[in-house]
Amino acid sequence: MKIVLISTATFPSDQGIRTISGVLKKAGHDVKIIFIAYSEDYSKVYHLSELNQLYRMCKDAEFIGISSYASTAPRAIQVLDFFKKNELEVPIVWGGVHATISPEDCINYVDILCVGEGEEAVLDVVKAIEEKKSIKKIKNLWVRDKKTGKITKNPVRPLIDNLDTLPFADYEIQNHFILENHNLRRFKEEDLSGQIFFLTGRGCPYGCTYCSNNLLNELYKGKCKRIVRWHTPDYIIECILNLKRKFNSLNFFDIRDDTFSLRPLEQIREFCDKYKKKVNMRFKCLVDPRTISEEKIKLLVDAGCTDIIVGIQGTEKVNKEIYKRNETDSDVLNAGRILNKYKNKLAVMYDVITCNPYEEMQDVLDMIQLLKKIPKPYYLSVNNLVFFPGSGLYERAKKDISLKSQLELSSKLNYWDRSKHILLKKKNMYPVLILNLMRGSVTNSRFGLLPNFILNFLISPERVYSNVKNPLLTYFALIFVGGMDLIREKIIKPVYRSMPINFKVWYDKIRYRV
Ligand code: B12
Ligand code: SF4
Repeated sequence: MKIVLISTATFPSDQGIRTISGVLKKAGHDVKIIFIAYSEDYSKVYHLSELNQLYRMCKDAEFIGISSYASTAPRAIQVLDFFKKNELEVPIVWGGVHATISPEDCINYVDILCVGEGEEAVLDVVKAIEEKKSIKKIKNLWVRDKKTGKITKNPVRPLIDNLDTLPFADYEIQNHFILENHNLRRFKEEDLSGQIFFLTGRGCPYGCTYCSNNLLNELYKGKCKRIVRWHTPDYIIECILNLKRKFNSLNFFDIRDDTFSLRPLEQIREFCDKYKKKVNMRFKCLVDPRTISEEKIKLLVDAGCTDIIVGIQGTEKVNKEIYKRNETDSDVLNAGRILNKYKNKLAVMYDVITCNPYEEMQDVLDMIQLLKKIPKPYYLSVNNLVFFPGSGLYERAKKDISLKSQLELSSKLNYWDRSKHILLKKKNMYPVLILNLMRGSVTNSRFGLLPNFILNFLISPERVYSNVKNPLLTYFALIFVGGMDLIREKIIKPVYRSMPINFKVWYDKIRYRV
């Protein structure tokens, strides 16, 4: 069958759609993937000429799949509406994380929705279409009856327990296309920018209230042997070697497992041994302070891990009370102490979340104090809270009338929109602004752009008191920060994207080094 898969992700890695393509190809289908990657300014939607090109590429398909995140859902809806308006008579299924956590909303725009893991469901639906059978009872699907309009909501099937049964994500780029400068053109190796985002497992046992795993764990409660599943080291190494052979320009792997350090020590040891011997290429990963140990970090660094991202998110109190994240300040400091031993080989980035309307001013000030205690150097990434539909925090905020407009608007912003978030949420504006200004390289003498003596002055109780009482200075500073945010979005990012791959690879190496 001729199949077109469309990804709205802003970076054309998208392991989800590539794995869906992998299983369809393995079953003998002819699959094209179109990456309609677009601006990270999520208020932007496609031009008519772009939609027309997409339509032309899809009109001969016998089946279409589209995926989106919450942030790119308006773009997926735009495509679906355009196809409907132009009477494209091809069965279309909408899948991915947003379709999974907001099916009640998504089903208004499409006749078939895939909730949860899609590999087995998509095979069933394609088979049923080929055999002209009904798709109404296929697990994971929500299906609208075209005549009656009635929606059948099927339950999800159990999670795939042995991930190694899956084929590799599809990187046969000769059948892939990408949107660039208003044109859909053939995918090139350079579009990967010398890196691959890579998931070596699926699922997270925690359920932080701002995260989609919160809902995924609910969805699969009692419907799986285990939530957290890992590919074996052999599978991962084979997959990586495959990609390394295919793409000469590949410079590193970005292992994006929600918490790679959750893997037991023995598995990390096996992975690191094999990776070092067979792949021997730089890689990055994400860890969680609760599951770090001296041995794990030593093995990772020794195997070529050059960058680690650590999720702090909130102070102990905020993590416990607002994010339901069982992580203490001493877990964070302990992780910092271990990681700091490798400061000559390892770039460490700490992620925090701020601009949360449920936080009190003292919480933000406490976060600043916690950051001051973490061993330096490190790189600080400050992200502003986005309420993603389906997450526990979103549900809580939805009930809170005063948060309603912030809720709707914040899904259109990204984590980095500093002044937009602060002006929208209008809570703890002054300390949140200071925390945002601390972003970047942290050394013993400075936090981002702020030398220590200025930071200490700005957070002294008198300064905080007077700037909170009279917010004029905060507003002025926000105009300046807004200008910087605009320059980054409109100038720096497009310039960076147009740079040659060698520059991107070099810049990535030095970017987070302090
Ligand atoms: C790697 C990653 C990234 C990478 C790369 C993304 C990419 N384009 O490849 C980077 C760092 C660039 C990134 C960026 C962002 N990310 Co991100 N990212 C992830 C991460 C860790 C893994 C994604 C992945 O590959 N999953 C593995 C695949 C196999 O799972 P999957 O995509 O869900 O696909 C399965 C099903 O959903 C379904 N399916 C998927 N597509 C389709 C299509 C069809 C037709 C069908 C039938 C089924 C189907 O079947 C698949 C296989 O079972 C996830 C968390 C996670 N564990 O999933 C967050 C996650 C996707 N990211 C998230 C966010 C918020 C972002 C950002 C918006 C952050 C920001 N504000 O900038 C950006 C923007 C991304 C964008 N617009 O493209 C959220 C999305 C929440 C939401 N409700 O939308 C997630 C879920 C994290 C979280 N825990 O909340 N991200
Ligand atoms: S630990 Fe990370 S991936 Fe897991 S639920 Fe919390 S935020 Fe989500």
